[in-house]
Amino acid sequence: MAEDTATSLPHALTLWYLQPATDWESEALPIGNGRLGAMAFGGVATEHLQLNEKTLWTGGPGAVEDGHPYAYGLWERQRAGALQEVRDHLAAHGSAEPAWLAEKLGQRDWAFGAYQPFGDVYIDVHDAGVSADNYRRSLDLTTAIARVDYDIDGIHYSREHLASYPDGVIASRLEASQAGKLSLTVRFESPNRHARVHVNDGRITIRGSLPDNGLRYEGQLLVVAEDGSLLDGEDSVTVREARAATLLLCLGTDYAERYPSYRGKKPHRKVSRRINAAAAQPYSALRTGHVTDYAGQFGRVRLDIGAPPHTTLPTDELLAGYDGTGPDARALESLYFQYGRYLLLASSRPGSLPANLQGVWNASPTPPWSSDYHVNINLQMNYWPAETTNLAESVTPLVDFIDALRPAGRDAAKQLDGASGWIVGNQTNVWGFAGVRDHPTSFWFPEAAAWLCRHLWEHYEFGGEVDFLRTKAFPIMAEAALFWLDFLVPDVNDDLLVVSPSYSPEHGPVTAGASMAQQVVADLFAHTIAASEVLGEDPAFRRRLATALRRLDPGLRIGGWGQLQEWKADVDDATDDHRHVSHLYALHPGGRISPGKTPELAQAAMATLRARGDGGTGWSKAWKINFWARLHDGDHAHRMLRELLRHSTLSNLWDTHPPFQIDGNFGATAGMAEMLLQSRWDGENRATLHILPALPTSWRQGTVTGLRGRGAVIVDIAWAGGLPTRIHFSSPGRDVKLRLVSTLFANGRYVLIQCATGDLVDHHRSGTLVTMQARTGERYEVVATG
Ligand code: FUC
Repeated sequence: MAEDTATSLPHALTLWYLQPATDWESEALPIGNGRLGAMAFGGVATEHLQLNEKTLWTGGPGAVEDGHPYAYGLWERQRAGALQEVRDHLAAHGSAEPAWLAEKLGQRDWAFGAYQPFGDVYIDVHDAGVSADNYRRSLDLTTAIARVDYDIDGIHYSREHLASYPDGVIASRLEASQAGKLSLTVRFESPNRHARVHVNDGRITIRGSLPDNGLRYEGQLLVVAEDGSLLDGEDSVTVREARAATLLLCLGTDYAERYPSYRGKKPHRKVSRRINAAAAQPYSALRTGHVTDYAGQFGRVRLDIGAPPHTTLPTDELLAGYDGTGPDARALESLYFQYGRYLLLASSRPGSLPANLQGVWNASPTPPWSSDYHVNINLQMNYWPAETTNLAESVTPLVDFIDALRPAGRDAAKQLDGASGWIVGNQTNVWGFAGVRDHPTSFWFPEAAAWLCRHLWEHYEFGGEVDFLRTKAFPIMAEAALFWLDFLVPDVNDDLLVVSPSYSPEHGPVTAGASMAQQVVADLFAHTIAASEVLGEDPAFRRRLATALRRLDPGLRIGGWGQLQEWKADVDDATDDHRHVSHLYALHPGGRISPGKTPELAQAAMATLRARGDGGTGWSKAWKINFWARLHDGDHAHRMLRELLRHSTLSNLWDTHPPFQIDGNFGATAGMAEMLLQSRWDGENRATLHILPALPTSWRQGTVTGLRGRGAVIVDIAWAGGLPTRIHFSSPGRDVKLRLVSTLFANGRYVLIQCATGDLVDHHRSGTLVTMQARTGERYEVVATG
């Protein structure tokens, strides 16, 4: 609950509104447990919950489009020799139009499918009238509970909605402050006209299968009334004169994340079991279980940048009045930061698919871009905040997803080029799609798998689990690297190995050796080499990779107007403001460019960013927060946050591309974390932590606790006037040699490092750098005087 009574102000980590939602996209409030999602509208006379189950997809195995069965997007129709023809053309002419490439290599993507809405629950409240007093609708980020409060004729009515991860159900609780005052009718509807509805003993069951692919689905909604009576209707359940009612909802399909059939057990038993188990406990126990589980993760990070403890303005007004200055701006920014963490926990939990373009929320049978997995920035951006903001468990669905893409990805590699290894293209779905879709301008991006592998390696860098590296990450990375060993070709001009053809995402001509393609492959090779060293595995393979890496064009060139080149040729247009700034991958998420280690390249990245400007879609602005943070320009990073909040954010604080696309939420949360802490894994149990690398002037003082750096280090920082005043850190899982970079160490300040026991710690200091050994489980404090 946000507060005890409806009249008091909610605490700062609450989204709240004085009116019900009428628009799904911009106003309704999302809840989710990773697999299930709901959007709550909060109407007084009718409550509406729009529902999703993450695996409910059309297309895929079993589906046929225009007479063609789904075929994982494979390249079997590619004409023999077409790839060589393309390469010869690029070697001779330097570039080609994307449409030309699409014609040479492309093919139709039959039955790709789209993410589907599951249905809707409507709760018609009897005698609600129209005039409720003290109405408030809220979402408490500290408990992940959405709530509606209002009074009618002196009676207080309240509702809560939550999506429990431990119990696997969505639960709604409706209460009246007086016995006998709650009467309502609950309907559960499916958009699918073939769905069968059945009501028995307060339980509404919806069952059916999708017409195009036969995917079975089932939803059950159980209504439990306290006092009062319960009456089954034909397709509804009515509660009369109760004091309280609980609704328990579970949805399932027979989807399984397994190539080639992608089918598992019928959903009936699992759905029934979950509902029955949830019904066997009092609502209070279900609620406590949910809050304990959720808050245990969400509560790991606290951010205080000067927001008042309570917000005096409803969230839509807070957003409308936002100009980047004053306590209200700090309130919105910190709320937005934590909202990204909330949304990640709501849309990505172990045991389900990763967060898609809309997380887990979709109300349309034809959502934008199928609400799929775009892998030229979007899926990756969804996971940027996971490690740094201490929600590493949420990466599990991504890891499983990457793993499951491999079988079709292997066939795609083979059919494209007779290559080993595995690939995935620009877009994929829940059915292991590994080919290309038929849009010439977003057509070609076989580097997607290599980029996904960065997340596996980073999971190791942050968490340090060698077992994960050995059993999960390394085999996937090594197999992705194998493809590139086969696919790279020597450039006709300088003999360096290049990706050909290559295409800087959604921009420019097709060429050989586009910067991003080169940078991504270089990273994959470097990480795979590092992983094989940690594991002591396969030295011959490691040497092959090292040899190729030495010959690989690194994709880092400074061009005529001081910019970082997007292509191998110096052809960047200084007036171009395209939203993708892919060639800055080496700055972020990559780590090859930094102001400290490669100042010229950092300058070039800055020139590129200045030319591209501060506009763009939601995710583009979010990426720019991260870029400027990595360039240690906190004020520019903050300016991008401001742009995002002012022009790319809806009233429910969802990011809008437009339309709604969740990546910008996640990218911005990650960017704000990058402003406060950056880290580098230096190998062999060594890590560098940069404290407050990009603090904006407007965050004058504050604290952040629980951020996570590479090397599994947990960091708390307090600051004032741009300088850290207190730094605490600990390394719960392992001994690690730390290099701490902070302005606190400059200006001749006297610095002590203390264990929690009070003992002083040996350290070495030089300029803004302190080096020391951190021991497992010990908590350290940096104390500066003078
Ligand atoms: C990428 C972007 C688009 C959009 C789409 C879902 O292709 O270029 O802007 O975000 O993904």
